[in-house]
Amino acid sequence: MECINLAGPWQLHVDGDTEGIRDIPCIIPGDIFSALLKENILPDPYYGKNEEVWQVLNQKDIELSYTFSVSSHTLEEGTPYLFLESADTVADIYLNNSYLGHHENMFYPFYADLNGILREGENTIKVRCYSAEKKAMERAEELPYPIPYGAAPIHSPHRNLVRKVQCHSGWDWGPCLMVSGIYGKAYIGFNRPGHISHCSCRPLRRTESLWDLETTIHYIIPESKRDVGSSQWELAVYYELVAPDGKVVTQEERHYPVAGPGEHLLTANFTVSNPHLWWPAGYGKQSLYTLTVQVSACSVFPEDLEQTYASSASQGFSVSGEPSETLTKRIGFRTLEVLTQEDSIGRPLTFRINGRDIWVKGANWIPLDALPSRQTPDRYRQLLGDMVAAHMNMVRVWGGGQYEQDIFYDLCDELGILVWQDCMFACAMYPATPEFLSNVQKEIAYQVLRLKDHPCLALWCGNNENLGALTWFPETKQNRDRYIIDYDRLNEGIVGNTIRALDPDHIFWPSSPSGGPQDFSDNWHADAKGDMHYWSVWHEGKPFEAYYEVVPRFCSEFGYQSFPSLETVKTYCPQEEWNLTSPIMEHHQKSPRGNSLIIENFSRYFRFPVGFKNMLYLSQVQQAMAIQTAVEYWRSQRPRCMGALYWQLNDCWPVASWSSIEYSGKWKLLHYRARRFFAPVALVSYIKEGRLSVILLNDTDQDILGDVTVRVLDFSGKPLLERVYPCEGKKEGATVILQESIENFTSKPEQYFMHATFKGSLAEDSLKAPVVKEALQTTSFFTLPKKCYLQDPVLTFTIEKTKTGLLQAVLSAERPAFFVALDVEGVPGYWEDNCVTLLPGEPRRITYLPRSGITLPSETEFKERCRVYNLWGCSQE
Ligand code: BMA
Repeated sequence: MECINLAGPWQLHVDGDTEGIRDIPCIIPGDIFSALLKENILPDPYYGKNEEVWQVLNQKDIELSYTFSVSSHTLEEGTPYLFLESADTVADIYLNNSYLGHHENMFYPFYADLNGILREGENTIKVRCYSAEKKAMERAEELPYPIPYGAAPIHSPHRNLVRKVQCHSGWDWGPCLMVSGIYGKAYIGFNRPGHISHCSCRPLRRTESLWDLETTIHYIIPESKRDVGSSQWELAVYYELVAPDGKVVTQEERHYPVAGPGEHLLTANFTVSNPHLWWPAGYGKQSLYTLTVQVSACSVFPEDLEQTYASSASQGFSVSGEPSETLTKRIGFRTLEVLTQEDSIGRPLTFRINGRDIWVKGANWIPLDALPSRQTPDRYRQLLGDMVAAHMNMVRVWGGGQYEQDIFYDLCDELGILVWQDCMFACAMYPATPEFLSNVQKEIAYQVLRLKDHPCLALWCGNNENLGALTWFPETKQNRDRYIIDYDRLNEGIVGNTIRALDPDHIFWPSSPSGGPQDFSDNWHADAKGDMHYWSVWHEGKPFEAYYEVVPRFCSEFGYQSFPSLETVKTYCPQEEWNLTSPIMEHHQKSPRGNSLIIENFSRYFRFPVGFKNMLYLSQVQQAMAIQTAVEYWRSQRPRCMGALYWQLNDCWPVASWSSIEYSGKWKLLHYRARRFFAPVALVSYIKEGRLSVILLNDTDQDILGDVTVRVLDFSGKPLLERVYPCEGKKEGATVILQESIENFTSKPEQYFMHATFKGSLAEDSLKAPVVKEALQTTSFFTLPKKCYLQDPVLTFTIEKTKTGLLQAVLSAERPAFFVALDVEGVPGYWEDNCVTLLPGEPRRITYLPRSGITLPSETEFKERCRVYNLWGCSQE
């Protein structure tokens, strides 16, 4: 079907300015800040402290307009309607000065019937966006009692009173940039007599080999069609299901009589035998089927109905001669169970897919850029690809951000990344007025129908930390009853009930963290039930060993900050401010105690780093160490613990944060370590209460046989002892190789370290999972690194070209070197491994994998752009 695409350069006017900020081109879909930046009206908000300058826009209303021309031929397409997928946020919308309506929720589309308003020739659409901050402040004035919210150092007040991305107002890793704009699809479509708003599709397993596919097309006929004849139509729907290998599974046409305006549900069931299954990454293939539905319609009068049926059956699909509307979606055949029945410990949270219990590995996702115009498909592809490269199988779409774009879920389907989907409420109380609730109800209904059929979708969650937030504010502490009633009205009454009604195939988890349904405790420190946010390391300043004090059933948040690399720091900070406590470095640290906590741990674990660059490096080492400590320990506690999602995957601007990937896309050392500690088969070691444990983790469904060689060496590289442990690494299990007092290895812990390797026959085909050889080795110090007498490793490295034309670093050391980190500037890409232990006589070849489209420089130039760090070196003058 033809539609008029409204994407393109619109005109932007900012209120209150007669000169400067009028008639600025603004690309839609996109945001107005990006438009102003492009015209150099204000300086780069990500540089220095420029974020402050942009706050002048918070109180401004703006207008976006677009003039386009319509031919008489286009007008014959049908009855026009307007669709704006996401208008941010409080807006009045007009076409040709006719008022179309008010909208104030960027999480569901604006729809308007344009019958009699769209005309031949020139048309102008206008979207007046009122300052979300002003609206929120007005509403706060009208509240009978305050509704508190968590706030960042620079923030826009009362964010919780408007349905807008909550972190636009600033967060403890994000700038306050109160953008507005129009995102996603923007078009004028045509009703003939209606249009498809959703097509829902449930693959349901009936027997071992037979599946039912239940499809429901939501077909909307507008009120303006009421006068057409007797308002009786016949719809012909053509269904086609195609397997991943291109084979047609089903091809069928069905007919539906529909009467009158409104939403009509057109249902059809199909049987599919032995479909290829969809699996999460690391467990099997991501088989996707393509379902196409094509709807065409004709207007008929009751007396003609039989006649039309007869002719449609004989003539097949194009009976009416009317143009059709086609919708295509990809679906996956998989069973999903989330096990939450109480057990002897408390309440598990285990994801079972196609009958297999998945050890969930992943990270929390925030919007990938504070400026929506920069949230491009390529960047989604890169970041989600980087998750899979680190063997992650779940992403949590965090509730302070946004229901993501379609491409995000499409990629998760393709890559096998399960999605934990929060609803967009975070770290605050929310209103429970009838207006607010009805606004949210539309949002949830729309998002559920949009997302529920993605095979990647694993769970709906009510919000982020709103239960916990009940303990944060004086108001909520004094009057918990009042706020918990409001909480329940919104969360269970609207969000939960809407999800349960529209999506019986996924559970609704009340909040993250949560002990489970009907549990209103905050689950901050309790590890027996549901999902936990464990923040005692970091927010409470506890040492990394505190991770050993809890065994969460599922840890959906825990994190430790680091600074970005020097390359990224350069994008926001001039050299004269290269100091952790300079005004700009502090501006790009939004967690109030952030720098102090990082520095405290420099002195807790390490010899103090010398100079700015080494501080950046060491902050990444300690972040990697923190998260590795937690994940390796919790993986070893399977099946009590069945998942870990660290906080956070990405950054939305260049900043010090908990992310494992910098804003620029560069991997921090944590991401390299994640690639190992999340590997399906991994050898790990840790020291807990004076005992050394070496454990073989195996998430595959095959037992693995081999030997673990444990060596104890001194810091010159001289071996003290070597033991070989034959082992059988149990499938879907954690096998203890050794668990012994460190005194059995050395009485001088500061003089020695342990290095262990696993050797065995591992075949990717039979494991159905990638084998990561770097994950089959592990190093542990016997005491705090700062106490160890490390020696100058005398590191050397060269750059060589590989047979395939890539570049490779060849690293060697005369004495053991730890946390050896390669860094290259100006060549986007990542190393196949990094943050490694180097032993004398065992050089490492590490290939650099450039991002697609990047041309590699010569070996010499590449080497000049490289820096190599190591733990000993970073504390040397
Ligand atoms: C969590 C998140 C975020 C926050 C992070 C770091 O609990 O839900 O709100 O950014 O902590 O403080």
